[in-house]
Amino acid sequence: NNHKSCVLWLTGLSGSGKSTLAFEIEKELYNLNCHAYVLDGDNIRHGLNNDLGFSPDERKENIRRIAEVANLFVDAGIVAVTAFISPYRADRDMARSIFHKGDFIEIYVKCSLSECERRDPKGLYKKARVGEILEFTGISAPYEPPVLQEITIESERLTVSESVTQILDFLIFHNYL
Ligand code: GGZ
Repeated sequence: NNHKSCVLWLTGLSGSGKSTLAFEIEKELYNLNCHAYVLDGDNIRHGLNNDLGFSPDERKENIRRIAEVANLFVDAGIVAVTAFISPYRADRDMARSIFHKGDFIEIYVKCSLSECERRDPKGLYKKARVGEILEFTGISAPYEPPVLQEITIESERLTVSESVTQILDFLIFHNYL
């Protein structure tokens, strides 16, 4: 309730655990009486951005619109939690520049490609390997890991609950909560 709103910008490979983590963060913030909302593929790529594919330019426009929408949430006093691959460093920096200084918290959900591919919850890596999906991040399109992220979550090493704790501790330490 008495929080400083911000965007928690999760970035990482498909299958790294961004969405799972985003919804757990939302739940924990709710328990702290702090209003949060998750933006992810289900509510953005299937709606506002359903005209966009996965070329570099379309990903850039995807990220730009998401950042603008998340900024409106922050203006409204809501913590926005975004869960998109956002593979290009330049696009994440462009997103960051849309927010007031301090409102953008970049969280690298770090997980090796081999582990993401082993999990392959939707069978997309398999399809990408045989060329049924083109420009797939990690296989046939790049993922540029962050260099100046506020938080790194080692999602292969930590439980979801430990990951949420790491993020809440950051927010408390930096006076967001
Ligand atoms: C990457 C793709 C692709 C391609 C479809 N490359 O695991 P998922 O299914 O649920 O998450 C992926 C999601 C990525 O969309 P984003 O909006 O997060 O991407 S970006 O930030 O780069 O714009 C995956 C699915 O969409 N998907 N085709 N070619 N992921």
